[in-house]
Amino acid sequence: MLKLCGFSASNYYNKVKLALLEKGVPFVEALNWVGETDLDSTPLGKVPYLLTEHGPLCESAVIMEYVEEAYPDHPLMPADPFARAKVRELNTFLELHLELEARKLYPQAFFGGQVSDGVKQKVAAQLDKSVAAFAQIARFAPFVAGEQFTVADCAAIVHLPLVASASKLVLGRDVLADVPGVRDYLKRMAERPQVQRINADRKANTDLLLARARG
Ligand SMILES: N[C@@H](CCC(=O)N[C@@H](CS)C(=O)NCC(=O)O)C(=O)O
Repeated sequence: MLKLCGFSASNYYNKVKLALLEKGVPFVEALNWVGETDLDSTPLGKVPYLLTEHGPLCESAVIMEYVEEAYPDHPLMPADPFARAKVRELNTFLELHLELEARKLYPQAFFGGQVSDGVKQKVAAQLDKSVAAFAQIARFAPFVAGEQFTVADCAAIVHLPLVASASKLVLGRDVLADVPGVRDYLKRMAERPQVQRINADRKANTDLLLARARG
C-alpha cells in the first residue's frame, strides 16, 4: 500500500493527497513534520514523499506523474498529447510563477516573521505579471484546464487560496481578486467531497502545527 508522508497543512502534500483521493487509489498517511523526515527518502527534507513497494519518491510533480502512470484508472490527465501539455503548462504557472513567488511572503503571512519592503515590492510586481498571464490561460470551464478535472485542479485548489491570503495579509490586496472566475471556481471545487476531506484535515493539522510552534 502506498504511504504518503508529510503533514496535511502542506499545500504540496495536499496536492498529492487530493490526486490519490480523486483517483480512488488506496493509501495510508504518515505524519512527518519538516525536520522529522527520512532523508534517505527525501534528501532535501521536503514533504511530501511517497513510499511505494518499489522504494521512495520525492518531489510532488514526480509523485503525481508516477501515480498517474501506475494507476491509470480515473485519469487526471487528458488522453490527447497537446491537451496534456496544456495541463502541464497551467501547472507550471500555478507552481513556478504563482505559488513559489507568493511563498516568499509566507514567513510574515503565516509564521509571525517579517518580510522586507524590498522583497514585498519585488514579489508584488512579479505576482501581478504572473497573475495576468495565468488569467490568460486558465479556463475555469468548469475546471481550470477546461472540461476535465486534472492534476492542474489538484494544484489550483491547494495553491490559489494561499496565494490569495498571503498577498492579502502581506501586500494588503488579494492579487487574485480581479481574475474572472477564480472565486466561483474555488467555491465549486470546495463542494467536492475529496476537497472537503483535504480542507478538514488541513485545518486540524494547522492547529497542531501552530501549537507545536508555540512550544
Ligand atoms: N518542490 C517541492 C516543494 C515541496 C515543499 O516546499 N514542501 C514544503 C512544505 S509545504 C517543505 O517541505 N518545506 C520545508 C523545506 O523546504 O525545507 C515539491 O513539489 O514537492
